Amino acid sequence: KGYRVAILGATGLVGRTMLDVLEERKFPVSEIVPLASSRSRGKEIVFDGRTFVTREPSKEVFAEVDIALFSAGAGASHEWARIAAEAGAVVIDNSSAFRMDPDVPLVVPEVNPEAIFDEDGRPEMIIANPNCSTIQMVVVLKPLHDRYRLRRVVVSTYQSVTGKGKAGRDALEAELAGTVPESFTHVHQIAFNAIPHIDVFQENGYTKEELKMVNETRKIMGDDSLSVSPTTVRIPVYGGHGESLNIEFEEDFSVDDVRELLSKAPGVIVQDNPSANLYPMPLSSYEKDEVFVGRIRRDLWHPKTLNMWVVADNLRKGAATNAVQIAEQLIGRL
Ligand code: 11C
Repeated sequence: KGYRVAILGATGLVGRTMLDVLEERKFPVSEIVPLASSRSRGKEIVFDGRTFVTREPSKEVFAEVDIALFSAGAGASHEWARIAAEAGAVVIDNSSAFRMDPDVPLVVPEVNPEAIFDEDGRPEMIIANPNCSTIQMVVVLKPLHDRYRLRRVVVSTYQSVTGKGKAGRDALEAELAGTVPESFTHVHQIAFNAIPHIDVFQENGYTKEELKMVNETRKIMGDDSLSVSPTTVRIPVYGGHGESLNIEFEEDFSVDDVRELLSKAPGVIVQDNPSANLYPMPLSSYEKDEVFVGRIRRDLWHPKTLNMWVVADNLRKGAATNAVQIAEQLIGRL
């Protein structure tokens, strides 16, 4: 059986990547229904050698599709997700609109795939895709948590400009070309810089991006006692987000066992050979679907505490790939 798949935000960076990932992973698609804001309507999208024209979202359009992948921002998701779900489409929403809604599952298939279905085995009609910086962290934390029980994670991120979509990429390119970007999408100049400010500051001094890493991690891991202490930073790279993690466990571990455990964990690739200069980097993670981990070593001062470095392509595993993996779980169950 082929599925009719709508993509809201089909002309954005994540929307385009969703199409690439559906095609590469040979998702059983009978028809793509690209949907976009008024600016992009009528644009042609090529998928698997076939051309589809971008349409306007409507209740009628959603009634024609089985699965709707949303990546057009929280505003569009608030406007359309419930309408699409009521029309019969399972919505996989990449925005922050419903992530913390207690009635909406927040899913990373390597961690909590069971949350996609209700107790009668029917798919939830709206399923939220987490923030990119959360996804790559929980993919590596989950197997470690199961074995050694996490107590606290201190995370510092090094996030790609593509987290801001095309505007983020264009701003960097304009600055590197010595021209003035259309807007300071990154608040300050990003070329040759590092900006410890992603999304808006909250009253407690943390940014929304940082609090997403706290709250989404707890929800996905199903443990409200987890302590996550984040600092999120934008840097001028493509290809992925990097994260330095300092992880304290309840149980002791051996570094070799950690390496072995992670090398067998789903969706994880260990790249950890310092003597060969092998460790994960955004450039080598570009357009890959996995989460890469390296620099695995014991904390010098704290017992039962581990340091590691994690990289994933934020447009792939951090967004499009994770959404398509959720859709894959629906195959044969709609
Ligand atoms: C960034 N993590 O790098 C953001 C982008 O909640 O889905 C994704 C925002 C989100 O700027």
